[in-house]
Amino acid sequence: MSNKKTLNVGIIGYGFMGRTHANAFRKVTNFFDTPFQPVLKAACGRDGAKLKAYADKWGWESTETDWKRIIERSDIDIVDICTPNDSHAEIAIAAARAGKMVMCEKPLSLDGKQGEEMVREIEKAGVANMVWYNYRRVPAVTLAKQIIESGKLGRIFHYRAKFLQDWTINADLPQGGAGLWRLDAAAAGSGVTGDLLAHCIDTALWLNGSIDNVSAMTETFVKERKHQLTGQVEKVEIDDACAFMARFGNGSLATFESTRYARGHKALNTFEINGENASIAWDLHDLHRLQFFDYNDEGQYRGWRSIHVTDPDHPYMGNWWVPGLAIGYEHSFVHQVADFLQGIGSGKPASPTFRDALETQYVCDAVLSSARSGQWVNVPKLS
Ligand code: SOE
Repeated sequence: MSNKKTLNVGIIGYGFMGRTHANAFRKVTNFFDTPFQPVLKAACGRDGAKLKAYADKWGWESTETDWKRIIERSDIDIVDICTPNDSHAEIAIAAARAGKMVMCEKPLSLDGKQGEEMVREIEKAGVANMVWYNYRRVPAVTLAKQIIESGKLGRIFHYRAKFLQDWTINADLPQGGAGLWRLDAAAAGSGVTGDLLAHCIDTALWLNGSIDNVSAMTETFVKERKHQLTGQVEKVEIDDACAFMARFGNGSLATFESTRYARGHKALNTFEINGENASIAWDLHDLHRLQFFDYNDEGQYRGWRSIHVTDPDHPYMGNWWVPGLAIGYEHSFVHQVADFLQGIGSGKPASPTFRDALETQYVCDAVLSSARSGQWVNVPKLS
């Protein structure tokens, strides 16, 4: 048994993300030397039977069916929000006011205005905070960040990203309620822009700096779907597909695309960045490989190389197995918890904080606004 100082976690929501987070809290200290030991103290959800099954499976010590109880409990240090997007703000603000640290699923909020209020409250409370944009912590993506920061790419000309899926093509798929709230604009805020492009935007802002302005188009291919909660056929208000152009502050040009109607693609999250001296490309379907082209290589040997990011000197990998052995999607969440705990210990908060995630929200807002107006839209600067 470790004699580290413990931090008790209260998780709200037990779906897909509830599982990725529980797995991360359980495993983190087996692999990372963190200053704190997270304890799976309480899990919260509205359906008592499902909640109990989840809590038993993952080892949560207790359960609550009202999220306000998690906030009230004096034995909870970290509130972890895994609920649909429309409840992030209320829960995060209540948790911050109660002095809890807050970890919040992405996207931060329904829109920038709500995100601003969350940032205000969390910073006023002075509590540790983080948003779960997990793909930054895939080792190959973190390596890309290190290569870019080393200056090897030189001046950046282009950035392109996409996130393609195909799970909503069936017009009989209902919207709203458990599992399908991502199709309901009231619960999700937007469609692929807030759900999938937000990941691409977070990664892009981290790798390539701020975005000045955007020009976007969106489409809703299936206009009406039955709503699971009302039983009525209702208008679909989310964007099923979105493509946008952007100009970064560093002068580079970008294209971003996302859809849930790309037959054959399940989670094709990619980016490519082209600099004057070198280029980098990455693809979630082959997440351990980083493609790298360096113009400074000797002419004869110049070409794209495929780096298998599993060596101990690659980001995070020294904490896992032996060179050549892979890790996967779930490990990006373990890395996120490890960095969050290190950040609390060192007083140097791990990113993305709520404030960092607000910048992504501003870009999403600008994208949706441009799609409505057909005009280029400036992205507000973080104050
Ligand atoms: C949607 O299908 C989804 O589960 C997103 O909500 C996640 O954020 C993304 O990582 C995978 O796809």
